[in-house]
Amino acid sequence: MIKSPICELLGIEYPVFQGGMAWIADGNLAAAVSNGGGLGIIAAGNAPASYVKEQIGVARSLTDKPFGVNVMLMSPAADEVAAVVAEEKVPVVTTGAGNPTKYMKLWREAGVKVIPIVPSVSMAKLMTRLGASAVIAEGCESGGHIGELTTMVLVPLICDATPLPVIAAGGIADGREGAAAFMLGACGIQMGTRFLSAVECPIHPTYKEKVIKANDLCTMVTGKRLGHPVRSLRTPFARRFYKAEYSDMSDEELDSLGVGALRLAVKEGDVENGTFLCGQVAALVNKVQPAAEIVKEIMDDTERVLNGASEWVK
Ligand code: TUI
Repeated sequence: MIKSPICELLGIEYPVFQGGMAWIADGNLAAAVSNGGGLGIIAAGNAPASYVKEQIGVARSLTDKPFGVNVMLMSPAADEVAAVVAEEKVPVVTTGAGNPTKYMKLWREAGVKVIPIVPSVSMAKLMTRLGASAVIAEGCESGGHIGELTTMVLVPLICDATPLPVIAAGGIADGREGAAAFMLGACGIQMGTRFLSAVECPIHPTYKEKVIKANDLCTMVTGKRLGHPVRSLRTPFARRFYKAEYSDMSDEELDSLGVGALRLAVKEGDVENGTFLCGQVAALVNKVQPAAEIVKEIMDDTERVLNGASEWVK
């Protein structure tokens, strides 16, 4: 049994977060993860506050365990979503794709535990000063919007930079990676890609199948030219976008090429026009199983690996 300070802090059984995947992580998936003993997280993505409020209601109707909301800070609706998180007194808020400074006071005063995703040491230090409860150190192996550093480098650097509990994310899908995260100093893990294969994950069947079948070189990073690099499956659309990035297409035109692409992947499974956000660990995700089983399996496997970790120590 792995118990760490994050379990006590949040009142969860296992130190496992489900990543707040935009367009994907709804109240039903979040509740399934929370009922399995982890921390389920509803993704706000670019959705309006009304959607987030509705999904909080869905999660509350399905679980009495703690859950979270992820606020995507590049969203035009971020201000209203931040307000809903405070009004609803959601137990935990995580943030991504930006600096949440302007919401920290509002959330803390509402009793919401704030756990920002940090891609750098400076952001971890700032969040520590502003009263975050923990931070998530997400390496660039992850799917979606990514920073510069790998999990292997970022996690120990963040652990050295803050006294707060650190959750490792990016490149974690099985017990070996789970154990490695704890060895790097993390006291919990967050997984997105592994939960793409959950029974309760509401993505198009084509998306799920592509994740299950993915091999080591199946993801690529696009969007660097626009300042927001994104890791996704290497689909015809991703290749087309990549080529356009290195053409003389204007930034505006390039930006518009990506509009609506997440929805097309998630809802339609459209490989010609959709962006299938996905981490490198898709290569290690090979089966569809209930979310609660994923939570328990990775923790059991992590424990087994950690127990055998001193095999070569003489
Ligand atoms: O946020 C994520 N992953 C995401 S968000 C998303 S939706 C989206 N769609 C299209 C384009 C962009 C986003 C899909 N995947 N992960 C957490 C994360 N946060 N990664 C990197 C960051 C980050 C980056 C900069 C956090 C803070 C930050 O601060 C910059 C600053 O303002 O100083």
